Amino acid sequence: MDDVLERLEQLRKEAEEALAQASTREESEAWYSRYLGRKGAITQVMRTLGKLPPELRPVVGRTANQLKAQLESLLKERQEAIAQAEIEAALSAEGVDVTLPGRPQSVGKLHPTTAILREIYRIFGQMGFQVYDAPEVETDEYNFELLNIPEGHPARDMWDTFYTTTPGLILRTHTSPGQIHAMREYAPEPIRVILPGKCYRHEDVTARSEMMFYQVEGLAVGERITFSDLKGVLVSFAEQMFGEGRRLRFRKSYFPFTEPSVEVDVDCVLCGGKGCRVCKYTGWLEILGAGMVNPVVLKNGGYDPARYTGFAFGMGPERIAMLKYGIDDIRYFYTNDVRFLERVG
Ligand code: FA5
Repeated sequence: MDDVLERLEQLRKEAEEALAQASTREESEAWYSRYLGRKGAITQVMRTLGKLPPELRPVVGRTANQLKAQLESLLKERQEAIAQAEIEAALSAEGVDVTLPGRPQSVGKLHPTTAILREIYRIFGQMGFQVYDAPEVETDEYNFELLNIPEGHPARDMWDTFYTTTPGLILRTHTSPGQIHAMREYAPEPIRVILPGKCYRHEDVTARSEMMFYQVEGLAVGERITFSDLKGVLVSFAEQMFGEGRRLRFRKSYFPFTEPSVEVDVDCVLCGGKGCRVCKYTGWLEILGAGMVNPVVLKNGGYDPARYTGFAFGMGPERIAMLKYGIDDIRYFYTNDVRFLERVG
């Protein structure tokens, strides 16, 4: 009997040492078959139980079972430790290698209209103009009548608009109705504002004309404002927007809300004035309409036209962007093709 117990004691030592050496799941499984499996050393000993004298069997049997249970629990601990070590090894293998070069971030770009609007705010801001917000949905009265364009006036043909289902409410065709909002808010104080925003016109979409586009209106009202002031402001604007040396052309024009009225062209940046597809071979590109505020409009805004004068202009930021960035079709602006944004600006 001592022999068997000694053999078990020896197996315990050997098995404990061997288990401590097992460092992978496979090694721990091999260890299991070697000691506890069907052909394992401890199983073999237990099989000899039947050959022992009956009075010894319980002691040896109990010792063998205890050893088996103890080794099984040691194996469980060992396998847990191995699994933990494997997780840690995998994590540290996947860990951040701070010496690798970084992945470049793709940097977003401003939409060309936004970029031009911000440039316009900056330039006029320096000249003392503040931004004034006016509604996009307007009444017929503000969009037309108060601007000296009564019902049936032929000038209404220039601004075919979208009507809402509410009678008298329309999408504004230009930013000029904002002039009346600003004047009615500030009269009789002097005014220097720009009014940016979207405008809508029911017209054929072409390379130069959209149904929805932006305008930036400008308005200055005061006691001694002259056409020279308007000219000076616009020349300074064009120099800052397009660079010095650009030529400006003031063409006489007609708007019911200004008198006299002009349209202003810049020599075509794309062809240098020689003539190309974009400038329709004239060498000039129209960027805005302007003039001295019509006395009727001053009166509608709450200013005494005998005492106050003013100038106003309305420019198209998309047209300015087309000139500045050499874009030959306005339809690219709002078709949401990201390649346009990546290339322009
Ligand atoms: C007007 O809308 C006047 N309200 C401008 C004005 C304001 C005159 C104050 C006098 C005093 P016009 O329709 O020409 O004018 O438009 C002015 C500018 O808006 C144009 O020069 C152009 O740059 C831009 N624009 C007009 N229609 C379109 C369109 N369909 N697509 C893109 N830009 C346009």
